Amino acid sequence: GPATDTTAPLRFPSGFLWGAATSAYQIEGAVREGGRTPSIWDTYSHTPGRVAGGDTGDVACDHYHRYREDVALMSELGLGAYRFSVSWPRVQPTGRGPAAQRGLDFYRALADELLGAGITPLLTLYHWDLPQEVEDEGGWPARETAHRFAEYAGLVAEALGDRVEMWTTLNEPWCSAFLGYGSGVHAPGRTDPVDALRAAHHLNLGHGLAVQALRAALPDSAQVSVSLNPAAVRPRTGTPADRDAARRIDALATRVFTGPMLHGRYDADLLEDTAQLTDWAFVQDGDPALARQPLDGICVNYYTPTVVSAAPAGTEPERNDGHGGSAHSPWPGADRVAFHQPPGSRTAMGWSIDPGGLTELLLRFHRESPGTPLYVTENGACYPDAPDAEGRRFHDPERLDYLQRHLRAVHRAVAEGADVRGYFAWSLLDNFEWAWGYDKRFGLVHVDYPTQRRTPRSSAAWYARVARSGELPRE
Ligand code: PNW
Repeated sequence: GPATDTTAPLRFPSGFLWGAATSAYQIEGAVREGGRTPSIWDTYSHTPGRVAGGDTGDVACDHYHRYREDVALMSELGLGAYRFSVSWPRVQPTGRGPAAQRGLDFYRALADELLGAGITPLLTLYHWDLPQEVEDEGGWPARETAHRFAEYAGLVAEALGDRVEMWTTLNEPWCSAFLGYGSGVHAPGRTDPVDALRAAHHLNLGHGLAVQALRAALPDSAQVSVSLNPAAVRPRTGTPADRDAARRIDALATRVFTGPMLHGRYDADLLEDTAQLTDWAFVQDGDPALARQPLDGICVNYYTPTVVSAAPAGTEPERNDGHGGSAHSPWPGADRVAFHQPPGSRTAMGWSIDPGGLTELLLRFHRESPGTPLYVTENGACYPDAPDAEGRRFHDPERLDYLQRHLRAVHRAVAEGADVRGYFAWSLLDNFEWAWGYDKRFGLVHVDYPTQRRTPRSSAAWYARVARSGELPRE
């Protein structure tokens, strides 16, 4: 029978969403059009020394002007869903007060184009582009930002709730808090461990308040979720010391968000581990309970595992996260943890490849939040382009292999009971890869920046077949 047939293709559940993902600052360009004001990423990328090559998102993939062509491309690739984010400073330029109609018009037009092509939109409210004015008033370390975010969420919901059914509050709050305010390798580039923890808390609070604002503005049929980048943490050895290092990093990477958002609490070990830095007095009564709002989906972004060991006292904490280059740690209080690159192949980000981590994370959420549908909202790989023997320009067998192995890992989680409803490859297009600029290419589709010409790579053709058939060949 099919259960024992090892050559039959792997079938995914019916209705499974096959998609690709992008984010506003990484693809839109048009940073001064339609009344948009600068976000923290405009400021950061225009600060010399922050982004490789001095690259900025000023033009990026010019998606703001080419969205029709890009949706046509998605149709060609047989995508059933598309995950994009809304630029906050495009729709609410000062971060408070009424919406900018021209900004909303762009996303309404994009949603209409997607719906016309039969592609399900998945809208992310915050993929890191905080209005600079909100940062100037304190940014995420300030409590007020959580309220600003909820107000913005309500505005977007009022404007797009008739078109968009699937809503995500935050993308990877870990990066916003700990890379933005801890290590400083992301905007706004601040480096204070307590600010990073305050930011994490206000992101949790902002998520909870935004879910409430979305529920108030959206029809009952709307689905509301959050995208996290939980870490698949492995102790390097089974010693108690290494296992304790893994526990600490699990708390700082994952439970600092899933604690409040899924369970309405901060775990005691996290508070103890960081007690020398802060007494967490910025957490007010009722905040963790408020952060816990019923969700219709938990979205997982996954690229690489995190291998740790216990390190002697005085060891500088660090993370080989492919973003390198900061003297400041994104791990407040974890100064006795060392990070390791496991042996084996890596992508061009230096990220090791371990599909088992994805299975493990999906099964973890399946156990932790039984009954809540799961989505993989980012997974993908960065490789340089190399011509193949026949001289085709965009042949990318490594990326294809990465996607195939991770889709098998998703299928394994489904086979073990996880209710996984969709997979979004990162990314549809090559784009502005944050601190790495345009040097790092994650696209299924190659972008020639001088001409803005889009050319699907061979992985895109393969993924299109998988998306159309809903099954993964064994080959
Ligand atoms: C994610 N880390 O970024 C983002 O959601 C995307 O916008 C991005 O392009 C993609 O992954 C590839 O990098 C991350 O240092 C950036 O651990 C950094 C880390 C994780 C994710």
